[in-house]
Amino acid sequence: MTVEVERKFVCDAEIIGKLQDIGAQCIGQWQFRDQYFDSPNFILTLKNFWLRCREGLWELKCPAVSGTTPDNDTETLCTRYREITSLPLIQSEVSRIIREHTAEGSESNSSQREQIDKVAENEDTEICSADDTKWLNDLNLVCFAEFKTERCSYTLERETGAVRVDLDQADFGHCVGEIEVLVPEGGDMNAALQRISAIAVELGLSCEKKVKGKMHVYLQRYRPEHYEELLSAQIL
Ligand code: V4E
Repeated sequence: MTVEVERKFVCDAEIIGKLQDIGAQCIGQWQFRDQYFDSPNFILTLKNFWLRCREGLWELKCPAVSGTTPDNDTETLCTRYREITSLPLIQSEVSRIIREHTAEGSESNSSQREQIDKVAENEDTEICSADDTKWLNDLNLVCFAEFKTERCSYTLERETGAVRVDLDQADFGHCVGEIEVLVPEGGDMNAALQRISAIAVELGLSCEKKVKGKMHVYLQRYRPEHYEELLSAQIL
């Protein structure tokens, strides 16, 4: 499993020229459609878990425990998420979160708990992989966001390792850049933060406050109730 460490930045008109000036290599340009899922009462996202299907591939982004309180701009501006991409592991983790939540509030009846347990134990894995909607229905998960992104990806080779930069344009009009390093779980997080910070300096990015990602703008615009709950819970 890997931890994605990422800093978002505002894309201005000069960004492609700046990337070329510092030796970035363009590694591709593609388009993909994302669908994000949660329960109707936002159990996953209120715990900062993000369940996504991108062109048929499932991913669960889980908050990575930082261990330290952010004490500088580099840490404050970066996010860290553990990424799970195996569908059976995703199903187990999501069922665990929902089971814990429903146990806390005693919100479910015994047949709902049975359905959740079945998904957790991957009893219907074959059916699940053939039919995405079965496990989503069993866990009462619905799609709350769907959009397409046009992405240009760049790589910057440095002595300390490669750093990736993505320039994204969402179909609802929001553009955002991301400087990203993948760290194997248990790997050197500080080194990753330093590498991101060094590229931000090379690109001349100011130490601005956190930049809004695609999801932030999407929810603000199209899902105001969900957005307000996430703001109140300080997830966004
Ligand atoms: C983690 C998260 C979300 C899931 C999507 O994350 P993001 O990396 O922004 O999207 P994308 O399309 O670049 O995915 P990739 O291709 O890198 O896998 S949606 C919201 N969050 C939480 C979050 C947050 N609280 N603050 C910031 C600055 N970003 C994300």
